[in-house]
Amino acid sequence: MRILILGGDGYLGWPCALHLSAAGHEVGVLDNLARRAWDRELGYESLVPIAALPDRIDAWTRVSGRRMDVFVGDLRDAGFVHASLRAFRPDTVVHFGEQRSAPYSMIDREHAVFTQVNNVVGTLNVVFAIAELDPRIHLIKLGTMGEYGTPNIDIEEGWLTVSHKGRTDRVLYPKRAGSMYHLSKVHDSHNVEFACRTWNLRATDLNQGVVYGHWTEESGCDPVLATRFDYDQVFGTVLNRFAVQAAIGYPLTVYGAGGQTRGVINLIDAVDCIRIAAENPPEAGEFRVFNQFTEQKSVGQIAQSISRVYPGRCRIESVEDPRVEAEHHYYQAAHTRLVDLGLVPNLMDDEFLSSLLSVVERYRHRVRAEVIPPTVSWRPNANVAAPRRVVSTR
Ligand code: NAD
Ligand code: USQ
Repeated sequence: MRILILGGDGYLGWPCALHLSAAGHEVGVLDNLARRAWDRELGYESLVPIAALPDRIDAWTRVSGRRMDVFVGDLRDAGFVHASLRAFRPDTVVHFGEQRSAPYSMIDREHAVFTQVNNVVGTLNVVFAIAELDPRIHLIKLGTMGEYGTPNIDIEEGWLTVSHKGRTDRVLYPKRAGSMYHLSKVHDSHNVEFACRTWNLRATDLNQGVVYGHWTEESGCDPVLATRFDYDQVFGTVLNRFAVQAAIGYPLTVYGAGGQTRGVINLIDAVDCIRIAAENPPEAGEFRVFNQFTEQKSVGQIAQSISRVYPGRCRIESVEDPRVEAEHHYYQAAHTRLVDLGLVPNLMDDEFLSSLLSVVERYRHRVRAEVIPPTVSWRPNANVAAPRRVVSTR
């Protein structure tokens, strides 16, 4: 297949491009390099050094003998999106190209507006380009488990059958997002579902849980192929942050009571889910939703696991939760459809945790403790200490 990866320079997009190329697909990578600009805006840096995009592409050709086409530009530019799809002629478009940090979207009004415009407008441009050029293209859109929030009933895979006053219908599962970022994903889902229903597009919405890990078979082939590893308060996800905190003797920052439960997935499985979705496309007109995670864990359980496996002393500290979220709640989410299609999960076991800690150990000298404590608050007017300017993103 010809597969175009939007956001192909990011944490997930880059190893996914490698994985699909290694599986024999013709891969193109599109990105505006905004994620690297957001690091500069906030003064952060990936724990593991990352090569420039052209160097990554050259290294992959050297290692695998396979080429990748590159498109550098902004998804908010409809002409660029249209021209890139016309030039590459994809069978499948995988859309990772969004601002994906909940804390970034909650810094202030400017960052919230930027996040929603970037994500919603970019996705609309992709949907229109597909509808105009070739509605047979399969759109694989990265959504998030956080669109559902933490309802007091079981979470289904995208759709819910509701009986009301004697009548029954199948409706999109109700959404209760937890940040301005997560809300942008809800808006995307509705826009893509509309495009399938109205223009006969085919799409897979992958409601992905929190991704952890760093290594994949392909990105581990050469240091130039490494993907990013975030541990700062804005872009770092919970397990990767805890691994870094343990390594430098910083008490693990469990927000509030630590009962927040999320679906989680290893990076290795996250990129393989994309291959599985691409190789098993939905029917024309179908808006298919998969919940893309392999295990449910509470933040407290994740901290306990790291503390148990870390060979030295490791303290867990409850810090005031900067977010507005339920700290104890019911959580039971379905996630069988990707397994039915062949996903074999790599779980968060002790062997994996030790390997993650050894990656962190290798780069421990690069850790900057001052980027760890959370200063971005969900509460209005509380972000006095938070970074305030949006730069190089428009
Ligand atoms: P990332 O920030 O590392 O990568 C996103 C990439 O998209 C970046 O390289 C960025 O430069 C690019 N991008 C952003 N806006 C763009 C635009 N307007 N035009 C062109 N390129 C643009 O994020 P990630 O962790 O790789 O996440 C990828 C996707 O997966 C996101 O949509 C995110 O919401 C979703 N997701 C991520 C996780 C996770 O834990 N990382 C979990 C669930 C869902
Ligand atoms: N948390 C802590 N301590 C920390 C960091 C986080 O207790 O140091 C808690 C948060 O309060 C939250 C949970 O851990 O309850 C997850 O936070 P996170 O920062 O790891 O992940 P989140 O903000 O939910 O966002 C990440 C990705 C996002 C993706 C989402 C999937 O950045 O792109 O959409 O995971 S999901 O959580 O299913 O919505």
